[in-house]
Amino acid sequence: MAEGKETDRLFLQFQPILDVESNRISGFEALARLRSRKLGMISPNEFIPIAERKKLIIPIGDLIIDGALRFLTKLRETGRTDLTVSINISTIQLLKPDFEKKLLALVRNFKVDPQNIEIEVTESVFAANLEDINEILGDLKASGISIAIDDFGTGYSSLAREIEINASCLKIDKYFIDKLLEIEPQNTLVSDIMSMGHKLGYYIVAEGVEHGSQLEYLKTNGCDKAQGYFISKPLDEDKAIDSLMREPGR
Ligand code: G
Ligand code: MN
Repeated sequence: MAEGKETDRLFLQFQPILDVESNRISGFEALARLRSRKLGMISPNEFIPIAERKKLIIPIGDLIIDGALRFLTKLRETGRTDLTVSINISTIQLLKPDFEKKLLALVRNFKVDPQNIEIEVTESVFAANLEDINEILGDLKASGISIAIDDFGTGYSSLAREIEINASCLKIDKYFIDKLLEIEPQNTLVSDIMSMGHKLGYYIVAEGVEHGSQLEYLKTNGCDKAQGYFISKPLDEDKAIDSLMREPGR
């Protein structure tokens, strides 16, 4: 997948997401990467905000969705129809009037199951009109697509707005997961965020899990899913598929 000048390449990597209870990969998050000939690898934290300002987020976002759905068809070709691919969607992209129609058309073209797709939105999305956002998210949900609130707990949104959102999943930001290593785990907010999320009917993904002790704590405290370097770094497409083959019991 290439975008812009020949020298700069946009591509996707896929980071496994572990189902904590079964200890198996239940899906992947698609993560955009930009390799620039001049500057080397540029992190999405840097290029996504620039793309948003320069009005490039729509074409870049389209390429990301395309790549993620393509990966989903590859997973299906390997016989795995149970895995989810999560796609980060910028607020600007989500609020485009044709977003939903375009996404659903792609889903039909690729013949993928909407149940295998999750859209991740960050808390910045809540700065927009809640009713508009909820209508879009509600329509996506009705089509079978799941919605995750990304980077939960670090944005500028009020809790009241967040709990009214039409989502199915909370992704707890690495900031909170790091705290499990810095202070006594029972003094962190991690288990409280998880029980709050569960009460609201969300399933919980912990992000940025880098140590076995964090995963142990998450498991003991009923976390649904975990993602982070301890489980796996983001992988190129073929390596991501290999990682499934190498799971115990396969
Ligand atoms: O905003 P979002 O949570 O989608 O960002 C995910 C980013 O975090 C990706 O760029 C990914 O490479 C990075 N990441 C994923 N797992 C870890 C981890 O365990 N530690 C660190 N430092 N970064 C991670
Ligand atoms: Mn994300």
